[in-house]
Amino acid sequence: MRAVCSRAQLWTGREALKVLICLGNAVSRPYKICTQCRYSSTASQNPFSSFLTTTPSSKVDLQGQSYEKDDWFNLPPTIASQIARKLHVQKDHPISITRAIIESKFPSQTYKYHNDFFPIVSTLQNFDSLGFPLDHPGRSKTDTYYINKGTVLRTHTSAHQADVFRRNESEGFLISADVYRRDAIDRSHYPIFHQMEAARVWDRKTVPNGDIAAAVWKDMEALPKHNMTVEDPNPPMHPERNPLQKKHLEDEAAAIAAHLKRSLELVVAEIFSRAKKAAIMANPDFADEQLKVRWVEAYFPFTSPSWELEIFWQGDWLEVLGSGVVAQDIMTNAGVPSQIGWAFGIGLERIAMLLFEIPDIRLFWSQDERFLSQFRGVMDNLDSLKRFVPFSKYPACYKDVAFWLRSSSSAAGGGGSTFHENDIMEIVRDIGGDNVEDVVKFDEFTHPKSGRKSLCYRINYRSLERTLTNEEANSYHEEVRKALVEKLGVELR
Ligand code: FA5
Ligand code: MG
Repeated sequence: MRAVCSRAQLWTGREALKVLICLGNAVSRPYKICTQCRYSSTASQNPFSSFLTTTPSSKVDLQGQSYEKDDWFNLPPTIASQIARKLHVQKDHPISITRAIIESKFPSQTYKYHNDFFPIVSTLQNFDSLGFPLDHPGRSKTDTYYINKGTVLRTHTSAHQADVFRRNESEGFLISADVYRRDAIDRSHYPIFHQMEAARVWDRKTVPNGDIAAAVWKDMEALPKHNMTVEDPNPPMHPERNPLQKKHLEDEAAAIAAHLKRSLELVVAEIFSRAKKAAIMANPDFADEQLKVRWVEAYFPFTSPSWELEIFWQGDWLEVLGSGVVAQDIMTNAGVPSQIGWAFGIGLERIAMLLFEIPDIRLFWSQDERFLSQFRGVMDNLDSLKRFVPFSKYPACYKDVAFWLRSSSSAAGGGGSTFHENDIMEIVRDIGGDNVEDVVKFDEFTHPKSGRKSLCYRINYRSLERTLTNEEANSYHEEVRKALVEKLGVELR
């Protein structure tokens, strides 16, 4: 084991966003299996494997409800204890401020706001209602927190789409909520983040002459305009890459696409105008860069055609949302077959990081006054919104761990299971909590004779709030090493 402790360099918002952008860019590549774009991917090789051990058949109490656990249960206490935080409704929290700014672009006469949907949902809601195939990687225990085989912590706000369509209370809705995914550890990934879902529908039975396209274009004309340049090189639909649904007419889908895109472009224009104002407040000589925004074709099981919106930021493209024309089967199954419309899901952390220049996703969970006080009063006066001023540059403490994976023949208690990196991430997160900045695999090889596989990971222990001592980091690291042996059955090298 090697330990490398170094003094941290000042880590600027721009560097952080570069990390974020690389990830965003990766997700826009078609069919790449990436946990960030899991809903754009098709199927993985080993979707249902995990090495984590669970206690079979007992009960667990969560958010005032009792649930039967089974061998799908994989929810660690560190995640369970954060469920109550609901950052998207905490007054003056940057996630909540971001939510309010986006809401302001969707008038409440048309869009009903839902901000308190319960985070524990059925697999029916999270996956089946949206047409996820059974072998979709998003369903895997390595990607999703399960309470039992049929119950999960929602992995996206789309889990509530079908239920809200079924309620049929308004022409549009916004759903903001906390979502949960087992994921990598770095400055742009946290196992809990926040999304805002939106949808807008038109009803064939109530629009004049049953003409959806005309009704949508009329609503489109009523939307404000913006003077942002948006690249949109692809046709609204494409027979192979981005098909029109069988039950839709081309001109109605094209009108819906135009309304969706304009509605979202107005959100981006608002965010960037506020970000610019904040930048000028911090530095009157601030020189604005040319804002570049583009639409790219995408794939989701529950929309077609589908698009993602990307923003050019510090040299690369960052994906901020997924969207599309709602699969007509969802409307039919929700009992509203005559309705047709669009939906999108936007990542609130991503937008908040751009808006405030917040460099590390862990900061959103900070209870440190030096963080929270910077946003106080903003919700009462959005014009007072300022850029985040980093308050720390504490030292990084790197520690390495190298181990042999157990060979499948000697696997104790989990024979046939396949190693998944998210299991390591979770062990490290469970032990080090928010004192872990990132975990990176830096070496991997397979022994030529025995066929055994060796992996090396480097863990960066660094607090956002104080200097960690080498002893503290060592003690976390020792626990991590022990847990890797106990829970994953690895052999330390
Ligand atoms: C979804 O979650 C779809 N439900 C979005 C959608 C809704 C599509 C309605 C169509 C219609 P995706 O996994 O790409 O898709 O996530 C959507 C957005 O959430 C991303 O663009 C990004 O802004 C944000 N996001 C996703 N993963 C993370 C993450 N690990 N950390 C921070 N933000 C994330
Ligand atoms: Mg995506």
